Amino acid sequence: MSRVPKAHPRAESLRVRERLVDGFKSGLVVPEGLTAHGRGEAFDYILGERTSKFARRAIEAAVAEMLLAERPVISVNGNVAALVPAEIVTLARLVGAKVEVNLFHGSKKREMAIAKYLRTHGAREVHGVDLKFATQIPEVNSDRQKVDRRGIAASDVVLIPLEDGDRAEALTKLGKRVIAIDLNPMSRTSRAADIAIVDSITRSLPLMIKTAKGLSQKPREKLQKIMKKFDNNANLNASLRFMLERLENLSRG
Ligand code: PTJ
Repeated sequence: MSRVPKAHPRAESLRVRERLVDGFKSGLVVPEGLTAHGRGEAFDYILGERTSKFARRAIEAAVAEMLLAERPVISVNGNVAALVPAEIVTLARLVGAKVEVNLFHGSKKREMAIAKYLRTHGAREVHGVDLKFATQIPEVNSDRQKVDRRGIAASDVVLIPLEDGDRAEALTKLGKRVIAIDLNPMSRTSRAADIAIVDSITRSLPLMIKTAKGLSQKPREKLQKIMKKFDNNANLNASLRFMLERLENLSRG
């Protein structure tokens, strides 16, 4: 039961914080996850805490890409698990993706807790927790180098929400198509990705689910067309200009 008063003008933002803090207390989220969220909130404030049309375009392209993929995988860290566990499971089912726990601040205990939490939200199989299947990807210096042979290592498309730039770059170098969700359009992750969704994960995941329901009925040619039309650099630059315009308008009062 939420402790946030319903009538509070920033109720939604406070509820999201509450989910993250609960996740921290129950061992899903690291302290650094709380600061990362604060950074995201600052960008979201500039975006007007709404999904821009540029993010919607990226969402459409991302879902098309995942539906066309042969071995798509969704990478889950502590923040992602705490904020959108059920949505991750639903999206994975709709696009036929595997779910893999992959942590920046590696910890066996937290991996297990996240996998269990995803299972209580309906996940049947969670990769990334069984050492028998663990392997490493090159050029990543953090704990994120550990991946599952059946999951990220074998994937052709990886969705990496709230990720660090190192692994995003490493995954693209490995020839994988990378989809990021990151509120910072300037981050190395957003720039390295093939598709970057500049939006809060709490809004973009429900929208991805809705989009997947619609696009899964469409022919492959239509999905290919959506994907080919998308230009990540142009879309990121447009997102930045959108933020600049908002700041300019606000500064005029
Ligand atoms: O659970 P772990 O150990 O894997 O750690 C997770 C964190 C998030 C701590 C780790 O991945 C990390 O340190 O990430 P970074 O490098 O701080 O990057 C997180 C990015 O996500 C930043 O660019 C934030 O602006 C962005 N971000 C934060 N909250 C959200 C977000 N983007 C979308 N939605 C959010 N709610």
